[in-house]
Amino acid sequence: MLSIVFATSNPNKTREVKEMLPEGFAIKSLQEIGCTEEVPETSPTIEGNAIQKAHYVRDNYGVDCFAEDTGLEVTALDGDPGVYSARYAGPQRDATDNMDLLLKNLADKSDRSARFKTVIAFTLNGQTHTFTGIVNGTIATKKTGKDGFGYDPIFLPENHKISFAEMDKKQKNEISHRGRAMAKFLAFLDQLPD
Ligand code: ITT
Repeated sequence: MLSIVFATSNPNKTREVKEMLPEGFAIKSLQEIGCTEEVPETSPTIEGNAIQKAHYVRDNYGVDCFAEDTGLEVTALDGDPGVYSARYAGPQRDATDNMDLLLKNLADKSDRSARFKTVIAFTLNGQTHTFTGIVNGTIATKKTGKDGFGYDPIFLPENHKISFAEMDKKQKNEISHRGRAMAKFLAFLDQLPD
């Protein structure tokens, strides 16, 4: 069994990643390695934040690990909320507040196109590897659905008429930003020598 530390404090991310793991892979949490403080994420880019989180854990706890950073990039808002997706409406990091602010800021825009982007950073033997997953879509005019998390109730992935929050977990994972980044990461792990 290959057990890898996933450097996240977001239980929704952990749940989705666990759902995507094939047999033979397991996730170790930050708590299990004694990391209970907030891991810094101060980079101006999604990729930079993913790398910063993975390096923080590797350098302070002496274990290889992977971290991911995700952002929702909205075309008409010049890519916002992007790297600030978690704190878009303020430090309370509240999903409903974030969605309400985004819907308000898009109210007078005709272009509602957007994309979710996930970058996974994986440290291994002194090197760092990154894997990116993107899903294009549009921002709905109101929230629909109860599943998922974060911005899922207002994101309509392309070629679908329902939001991520209306999909079952398998359907979201198959086409999501995180699912696509994870597929690349798992393919990389697969070709490593034993
Ligand atoms: P970490 O500990 O991994 O950093 P976080 O919650 O701080 O967890 P991010 O910095 O990557 O995560 O913030 C991304 C925000 O974007 C997150 O708080 C959610 O609100 C949102 N988000 C991430 N993945 C999402 C998904 O699959 N669907 C909808 N919203 C998502």
